[in-house]
Order: sequence, then structure tokens, then C-alpha cells
Amino acid sequence: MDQKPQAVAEDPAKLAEFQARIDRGESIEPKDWMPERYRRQLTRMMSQHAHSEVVGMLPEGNWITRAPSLRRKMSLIAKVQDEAGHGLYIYCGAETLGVDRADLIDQLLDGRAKYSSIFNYPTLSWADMGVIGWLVDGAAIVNQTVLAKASYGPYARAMIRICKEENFHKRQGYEIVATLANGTPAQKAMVQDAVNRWWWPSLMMFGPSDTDSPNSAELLRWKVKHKTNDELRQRFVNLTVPQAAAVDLTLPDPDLRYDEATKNWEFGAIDWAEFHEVIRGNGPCNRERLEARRAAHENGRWVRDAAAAYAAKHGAASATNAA
Ligand code: BYC
Repeated sequence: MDQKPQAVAEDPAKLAEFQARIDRGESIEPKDWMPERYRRQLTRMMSQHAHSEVVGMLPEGNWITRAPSLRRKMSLIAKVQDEAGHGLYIYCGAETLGVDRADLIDQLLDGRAKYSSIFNYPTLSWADMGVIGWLVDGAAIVNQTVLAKASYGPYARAMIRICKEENFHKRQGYEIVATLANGTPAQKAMVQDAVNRWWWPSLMMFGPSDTDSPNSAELLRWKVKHKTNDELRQRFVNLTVPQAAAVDLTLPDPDLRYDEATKNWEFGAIDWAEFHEVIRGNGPCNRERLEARRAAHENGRWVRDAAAAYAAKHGAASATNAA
């Protein structure tokens, strides 16, 4: 995204006061003074997050017409609709930083902005709907529960509501997984295959390892992040291993083992070359996802135009009535 670090000379006294507010655990609100770099980091993170929610509708939206029952279809529609809502809350939150949502969306559509790597993988079977809810929303909850304490008020408040909805998403996913895992041998094989494909990309959602995460130190100092990428990834693995065992599914990692000393599930090496390829735009579905978003944006143009015309007319009418 076009938010690269640039040196902005800040008043040292204001900077010190800002850091003191952060250190006291105060919430930073839109009209408060903030360093330009804080504003840019928040804009980068929140816009990427909003884009991820909206692009994240595509892999699951793909299965709405093929849900195996009315109940499953209703849940999936509700979930995908929730993701649209999450995108809207976070775009609204990002706008409090003084950016225009239309510009952020342009950055997504012309390929300048990032969105979560996870949504560049294909959804090949119905079991993927269960596994996305369980693993992808599960990973998102681990990350977002901590972001709900982020120092920027509008972001933290959006996360509180979003996490409540993500919990429903995770449950609906795990229920699908448990049903298939207890089903016929073919259903069990289908869900195991989905777990095998989604496990490693889910671990990549937490971002590069701490030794290779250029933004973490600053975000931790400003208490946007409260935990590092590796700490959150470890927490997710620790929570998920017993959930897999409970439904008799295996995780595709021969190095997975419990360490009594640390009380952590140690896991094998992540393929960072794959992660970097995906975030460079070369994942299995990057092109398809952006094309689908561009088409949706173009097809929605008449709605935006109609809303703008209505607002202009309505605004003109209220101005006349008030006069
Ligand atoms: N994918 O310095 P780092 C959902 C980038 S949607 C792509 O560690 P940071 C859901 C990173 O942006 C949930 N890019 O960065 C929706 C940076 O690049 P730039 C989405 C990634 O910010 C529908 C570079 O790598 N959640 O739940 O300290 C259906 C270096 O990284 C990724 C969020 O967006 C990635 N996975 O930490 C179902 C959470 N990881 O910008 C579910 C909000 C890293 O410098 N974001 N990069 O060019 C965050 O918590 C943090 O931004 C991250 C990265 C942990 C993702």
C-alpha cells in the first residue's frame, strides 16, 4: 500500500506526551493529536483489514448456492453478510483518520493495497466452509481479541463487535467440521483434505515471524499491537490442536509436539517463500479475487450514483425547507 515510512518532523514535546498517554493506557480518539506515523500505520492496518473482510467474502460466497441444506445455506449467507458489515465498520473507522474510503478502495482495486494472504487460496469442497470458519475465523479471533485493546479507539471498538460475530462464525464452521468428521468415510476424507490445505495458510495469517516483521516494534510501542505475530500464532496453535483431536482429525505437521516445559505445541517450519509469493500477488487466486472485486465495484456503480443523486436532492430539499 502507498503508506511507506516518510520522515515527518514531529514536535518532541507532543511526541513525549503522546507516548505518555499510550503508556497510561489511554485511548487515542480521532480529534486527538497523533504523530503522522501513527496515523499512517493505523490507516495501513485498518484499510488492509477492511479489504480482507470484503475480499474474504469471495471464497465462501462461492459456495452459497451449493450449501447442502437450507439451514447451512442460511448460516453461510449470514456469515458472508457479516463479513461485508465488518468491512464497513473498519472502513468507517479508517475514515476517522482523515482518509477517503473511495481512495482506499481504489488502492485495493489497482493492486497497491494488501489484504490477508489467506483469501488467495481456492475453496474446493463444501468441507472448506467448515474449515474456514474453524481455522480462518479462529485465527482472526485470536488476532482481533487483542486488537480490541488497541490504543486507537475507533479500531478497538470495531473489534469488540466484530469478535462477537466471529465467534458465531467459528462455531458454525466447527459444527460443519464435526458433522463431516463423524460422517461417512468419504465425508471424513473430504474434511481431512480441507484441513490439510488450510492449516499452513492459516498460520501465515499472523504475518511474518517476529525476526522479519518490520512494523511490529513500532506498533507494540504504540500499543496498537499488544502481542507479537509469533505469540499470537503460538496461541492459535495451542488452542487448535486439542480441537482437532476432539473431532479425530490430524494436522498436517509431522513436527507438531507438546513441550511440557513451555506448555506449548511446537510446530514445524512455515514456508515463508510461499507466504511472500502470495502477498506479492502470485498466490493461487490473487488475480481471480481482484477481478471479482473489480467487477463487483463496477456493477455497483449505479447504486453509488443513485445514492449520491438522492443525497444531493435530499440535501437541496432540506436546505430549501430550512430557509
Ligand atoms: N497477509 O511487519 P508485519 C477475517 C504484510 S479477515 C497479507 O508483521 P504488521 C475474515 C504486512 O501488511 C482478518 N499481508 O506487519 C474475513 C506488511 O506489509 P506492508 C484480517 C500480510 O502490520 C472473511 C508486511 O507483511 N485480519 O478475519 O505489523 C472471512 C510485514 O508484516 C500478512 C487483519 O487484517 C498477511 N497474512 O502485522 C473469514 C488483522 N501478514 O503493509 C475471516 C489486522 C503480514 O508493510 N492486521 N502482511 O507493506 C494485523 O493484525 C497486522 O497487520 C498483521 C501484520 C498481523 C496482519
